[in-house]
Amino acid sequence: MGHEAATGREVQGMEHREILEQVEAKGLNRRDFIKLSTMVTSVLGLAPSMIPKVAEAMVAKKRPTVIWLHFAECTGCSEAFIRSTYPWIDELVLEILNVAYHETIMAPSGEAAEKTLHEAIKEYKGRYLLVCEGAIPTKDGGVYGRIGGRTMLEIAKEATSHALATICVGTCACFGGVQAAAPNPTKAKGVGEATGVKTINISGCPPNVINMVATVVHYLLLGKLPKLDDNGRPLFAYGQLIHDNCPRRGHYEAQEFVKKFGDEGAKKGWCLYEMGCKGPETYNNCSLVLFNDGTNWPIGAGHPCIGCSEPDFWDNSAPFYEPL
Ligand code: FSX
Ligand code: SF4
Ligand code: F3S
Repeated sequence: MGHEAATGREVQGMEHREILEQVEAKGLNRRDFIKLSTMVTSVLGLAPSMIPKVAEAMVAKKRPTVIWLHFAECTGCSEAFIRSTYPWIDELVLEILNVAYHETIMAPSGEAAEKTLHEAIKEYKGRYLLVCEGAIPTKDGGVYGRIGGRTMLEIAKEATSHALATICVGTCACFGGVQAAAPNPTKAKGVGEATGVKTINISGCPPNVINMVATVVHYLLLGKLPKLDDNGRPLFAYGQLIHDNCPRRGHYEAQEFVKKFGDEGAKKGWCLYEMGCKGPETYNNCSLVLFNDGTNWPIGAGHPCIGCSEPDFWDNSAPFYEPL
């Protein structure tokens, strides 16, 4: 794992006592904070000497206000966000971002929630980062997706038009996801396509939360959003094929393939190409960053990549267990 190459030494030795004191004053765990800073630096492809700057950006007084909206989706992306232990959700929410509205984690519901959203958009007009989760049904004026009497299409158009930038979290918000799979009865689309607004797409079903954190840190650190690929995805995370960073690649070259789940090849960790792996056509950093705080990733667990970060993967990757 790339982020293991760097240690927290860089943070400890320098004038970072101040940063770390700030961290502790905020009630955060010093060791975990160093680990997170190191990981984010590595994910962004920055030199280890930048760890202190990343750390500084994360404790900056000026935190971006975030309005987080849910459209047509399974909330798996929020689940991934909430389950992240680095940083723990409360730290992420309260210390790095200033989340003004997020239906899953906020206390108000119903009319009170609607009021909160309305007020947040008004108060932070032009200054908030809009995070969208889920696709937008567009058929018949968007009537197949409604929240509080308004269509998701209407809500998305309003919220994106006043946002500083729109970040789509998850393949549904980025490209339509499962809602847009054929025959796509509601003509669901990604938020960018549905609203005509250029979005930053953190794709994956679900995406890795560290890529979201790194995108925000990039903004805090450099005052701009990261460079994107043709699908609006940050290049630091989606610039390389799964296949090119796969620990099973040697077996692919040696033509050592798993033929059946549980066979000898599977036990030996051979290549999953013949089991339908879409790694050769999928851009993501899963093998480098891993999920659940570096525990594992799909191929590491013996399952082929299904191409979950690619547009239209439900249609294009199917059948999932047949070779490309
Ligand atoms: Fe989609 Fe996210 Fe897949 Fe689910 O919100 S990307 S179905 S993990 O939850 O939108
Ligand atoms: Fe490529 Fe998939 Fe084989 Fe890894 S398991 S080498 S990504 S085909
Ligand atoms: Fe998705 Fe493939 Fe990574 S299925 S989580 S892009 S390994």
